Amino acid sequence: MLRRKKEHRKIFELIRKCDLVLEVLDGRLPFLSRVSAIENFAKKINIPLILVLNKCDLVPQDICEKNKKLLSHEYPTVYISAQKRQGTTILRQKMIRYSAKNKENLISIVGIPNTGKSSLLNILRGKHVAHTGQKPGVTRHLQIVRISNKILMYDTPGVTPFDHPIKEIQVIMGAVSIDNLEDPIAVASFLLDRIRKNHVEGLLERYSLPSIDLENEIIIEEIAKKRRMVLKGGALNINEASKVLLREFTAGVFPYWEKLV
Ligand SMILES: Nc1nc2c(ncn2[C@@H]2O[C@H](COP(=O)(O)OP(=O)(O)OP(=O)(O)O)[C@@H](O)[C@H]2O)c(=O)[nH]1
Ligand SMILES: [Mg+2]
Repeated sequence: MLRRKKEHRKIFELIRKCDLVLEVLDGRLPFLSRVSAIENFAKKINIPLILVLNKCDLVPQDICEKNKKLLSHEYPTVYISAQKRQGTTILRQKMIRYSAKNKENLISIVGIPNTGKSSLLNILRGKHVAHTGQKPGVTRHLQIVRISNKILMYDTPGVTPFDHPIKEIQVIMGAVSIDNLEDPIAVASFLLDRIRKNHVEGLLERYSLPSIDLENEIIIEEIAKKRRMVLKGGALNINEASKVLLREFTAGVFPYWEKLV
């Protein structure tokens, strides 16, 4: 709790210095990735905030449009794919519109781990200046990068607290390391249940699965077979196969999205 407060304080201090905040959300699960403490703080001190729905290469355009429309009632919102470099022109236009005129602007990129903050900084800068990766906490330190003669941008480490009470959600959002999971099969099973209720085609195609109407353990075994994950003695390594599924999900390897209620 104390650590969380300290982390919030760091982000708040940074926001206080800035002219504009970009809150990067995972476009597949935008509502799970919002951090109300940050949004409320920015609002309280009158710093404009833009919601950036990232990873939209994994989400159909009509869903992105709907989510954008819905979120726009609260904040200016854009959807992008940092990986495919899509949507960045509109984002740049919004950044100009919401930043202060006739002065150098400090803009901070914030958000829970793994949403693509550093990937976004890299495309705005036009070259690889920040490390990116599927593991949580890839960015360890605050990094400041000049984007143009008018804009300096902060990439924040994935310290933005992600307080979701369900541990499995923390894992699928990429906030917790998959390497050290005690029971990866249970978490993979949680993810499969969620995928089954939302969008299944991306998963079926990725692992050449015949159907989603299989038990979770059978699906994980299929993944192990496809990837030839076998233990000494010949049994399928379903622990490792579960981790592969979780890693590929958090890295955004196959299409997936959840509809908003
Ligand atoms: N499919 C897809 N994957 C993306 C996109 N942007 C980032 N990723 C992937 O998401 C993962 C996290 O990206 P990062 O840019 O490191 O995320 P971050 O928010 O800086 O993460 P931390 O520094 O750990 O907080 C990486 O595996 C990226 O390749 C995107 O637009 N589409
Ligand atoms: Mg980062």
